[in-house]
Amino acid sequence: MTNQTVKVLFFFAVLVLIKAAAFSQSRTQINLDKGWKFNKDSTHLQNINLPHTWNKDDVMDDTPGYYRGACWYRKTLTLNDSYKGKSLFLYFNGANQETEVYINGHKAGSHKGGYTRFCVEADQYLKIGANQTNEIAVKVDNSFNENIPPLSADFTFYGGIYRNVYLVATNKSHFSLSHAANGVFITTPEVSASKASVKITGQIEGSTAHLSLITTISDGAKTVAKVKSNLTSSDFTQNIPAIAKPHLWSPEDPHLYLVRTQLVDAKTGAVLDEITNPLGFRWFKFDGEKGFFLNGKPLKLVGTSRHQDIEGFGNAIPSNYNERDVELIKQMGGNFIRVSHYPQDPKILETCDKLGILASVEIPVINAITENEAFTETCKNMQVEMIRQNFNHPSVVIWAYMNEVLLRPKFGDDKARQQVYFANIKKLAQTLDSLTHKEDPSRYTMIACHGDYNKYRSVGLVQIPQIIGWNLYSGWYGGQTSDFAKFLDSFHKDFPALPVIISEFGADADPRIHATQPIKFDKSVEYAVDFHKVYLKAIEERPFVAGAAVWNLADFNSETRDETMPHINNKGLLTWDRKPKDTYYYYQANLAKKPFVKISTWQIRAGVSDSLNQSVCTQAVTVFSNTSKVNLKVNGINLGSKDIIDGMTVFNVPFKNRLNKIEAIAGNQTCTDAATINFNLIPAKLQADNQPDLHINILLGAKRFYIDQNQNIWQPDQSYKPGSFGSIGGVAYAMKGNSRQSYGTDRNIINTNDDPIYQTQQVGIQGYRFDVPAGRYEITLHFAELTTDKTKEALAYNLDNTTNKETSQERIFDISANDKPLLATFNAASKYGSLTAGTEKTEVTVIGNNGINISFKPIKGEPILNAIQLRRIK
Ligand code: GCB
Repeated sequence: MTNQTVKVLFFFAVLVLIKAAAFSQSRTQINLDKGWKFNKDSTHLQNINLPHTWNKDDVMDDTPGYYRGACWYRKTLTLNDSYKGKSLFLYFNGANQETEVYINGHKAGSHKGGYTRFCVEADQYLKIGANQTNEIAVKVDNSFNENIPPLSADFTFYGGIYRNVYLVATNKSHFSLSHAANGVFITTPEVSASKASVKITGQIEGSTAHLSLITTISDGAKTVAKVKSNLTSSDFTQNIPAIAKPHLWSPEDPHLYLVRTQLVDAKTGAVLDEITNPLGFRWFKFDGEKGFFLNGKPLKLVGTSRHQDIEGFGNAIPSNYNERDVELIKQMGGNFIRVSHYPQDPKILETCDKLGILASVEIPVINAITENEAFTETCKNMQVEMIRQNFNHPSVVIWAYMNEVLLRPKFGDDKARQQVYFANIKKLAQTLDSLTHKEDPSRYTMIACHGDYNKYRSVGLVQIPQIIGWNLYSGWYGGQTSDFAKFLDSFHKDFPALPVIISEFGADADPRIHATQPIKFDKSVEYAVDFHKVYLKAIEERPFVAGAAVWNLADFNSETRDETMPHINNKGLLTWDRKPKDTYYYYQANLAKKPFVKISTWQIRAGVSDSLNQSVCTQAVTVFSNTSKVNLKVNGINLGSKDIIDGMTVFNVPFKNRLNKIEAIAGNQTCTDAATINFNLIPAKLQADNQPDLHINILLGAKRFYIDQNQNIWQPDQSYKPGSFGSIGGVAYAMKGNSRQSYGTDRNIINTNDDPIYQTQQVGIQGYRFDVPAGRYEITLHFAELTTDKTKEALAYNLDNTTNKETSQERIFDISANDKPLLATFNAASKYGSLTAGTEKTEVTVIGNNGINISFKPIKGEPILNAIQLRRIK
């Protein structure tokens, strides 16, 4: 190193030190996530780090309910002398849902609401000094509280400090942390392709004497504007001279400027506080006829809603998972997110800004309200927190504040009282709507309503917000998918000037369930693809539909749900741990620009061989792509090319037993996908093909396929065909008094994680035959009594409002295998309990051509069988 270089390096080192010193004079933020002691009850102390929830596991067990109560978090904190004379705050990104913060035994602050950030002033309670220990204790309570929304909803109210916590230290004069916002609010009073003006407003805490404010707007390394003004009061406004030809922000080009606002000592120039914010130049409008416009051009908003929980974490997810979710929307080709039903981690909107995803954000006033001042105040405060905390994100275009408040209105048996309730809902909507406009006149307001449009109209809710959000599920909870377009057209005819967003639409897709003939409520991925096909087309064909958000980006926890995957809402395009389902690929094929091809995710299959060729079974395989043609090769054989229509095409693939290699080649040769499909081929004539490892897993009373937790594939039953296998007699179980009777039961089956094996059954079954070759076989019978007296209320999520009004059936029967008694006076309900899985195994030796013949003899009521497995042993 030359002397000169040493000098230069020294110079830079000094510069860095000066900078660091200047920075340390300004605000600091230290993460406090590590090293907390948690206790749910007084005896049990646990060492944990944040983010944390106490409901990660209990929401998944078979016992209904999860812990909703108060818990404590404690931590010690030592602050060295550099904190002397500072303003100190404990800053929470989120804790659900009521929080009290104690510092050294003093109550320092509290907060209501589980989804907005909050901040507690701490300097008067904290002791400074290297040998001083501060005790921080935080009580968090997720009990029901009638004064805090949501009162009920189709998601789990996980308790805990489930987002990050910080210690923020500032000088006594600093940008206000009121409502946990950053104290600087940016608007663009005028913005066009030729110029943009910027207005900065905000508030200072502490003395404002001899202080000035410097705002610098930079575009990458380039400073495009710099304004210095003297502070005259704690509220400030700075007008930045127009910026010529601003680089506009849009989904294709989400260009961000950076706005740095500094509070400076007018004499010394020392920076006392500093805030940076993103700035995106864009303008937008919603039009009742023509939909959404961004920067003067029409743009159909299509994307998803998003819940914040992820498998294995509950709602206490690592921060980068937030970014990943937004990236997944982007990768799918989406340009819209409904951040619902509540404000989420700061990373969500930061990532939306960066990736060009437009956003609607809302507070969780869901299903019902409480008609009192305290509830109204909590709602108002939440709305203000949401708006101020997220004000500067260019991605945000809508602030919403209600979801399906008329779903199951209170006071159903007292119409006069109900009218008062409706009037109070309307009043709350008006209050929140005008509050939103006062806080932020530049964004639109929205209420999300369910499909009962006369109700919303007569209560007067449709007329309040600037945008009406419709949560529509025709073809799922009720009606046909084709009713969706009819609804939109009739609504638009009545309210042509009112902008419309489809704030929700979706169908459950249990990633383990597949169907070759999908029907409503089978929960198959294939039914969901059919559903979305109809919806996306109707949305795209109607310019007046400004936007649409699929319900939901990913599966999420809703503890009260039963169904095929208890506690999970399966309407996600991704699984709970974020694996794409075919529905995701369907959207990607229709929305994404980058060439893409994907073979269906149904990659463990089974079927009975073709009648003409016993060595294969031909089944349809869907391929998704945004190119025009795709070519498919199966086990090295070219099946030719097919045109892609609406993002997909179907090939009839002749599957051989076990592994099948599939290759899809789309557009140019570089766009390819490959899959290995494991196929359990069942010979149509069982005796004609002596398979040593023959195994068949059959669901009775079902037309669906199911992949269990051990990756076994189950296939639908067939009526017995001589030479093959199948059931004799009986009918598929249909839940009485429930509009979902098309598919088994929707109740949680106890003692299994493979509920779909037990949720359908054949009632009145007489026999089951397998015409297998001679050998030794293991037969497993699966039972669950599906009728029960235990009625289940129509839950918050159940948009068709039905309850299960069944009465339990008593059934006793004998079962024999090849005339040998197997189970005598068998009663599944008394042996295992109702809605509980039970398994019976036996071994059968087949001699000659007699096959296996299981027979069911009723003693009382009708015999049942839910599922049966055959496995060759020898
Ligand atoms: C809705 C609700 C949403 C539910 C969804 C569903 O309308 O707004 O919270 O999760 O339906 O899946 O039933």
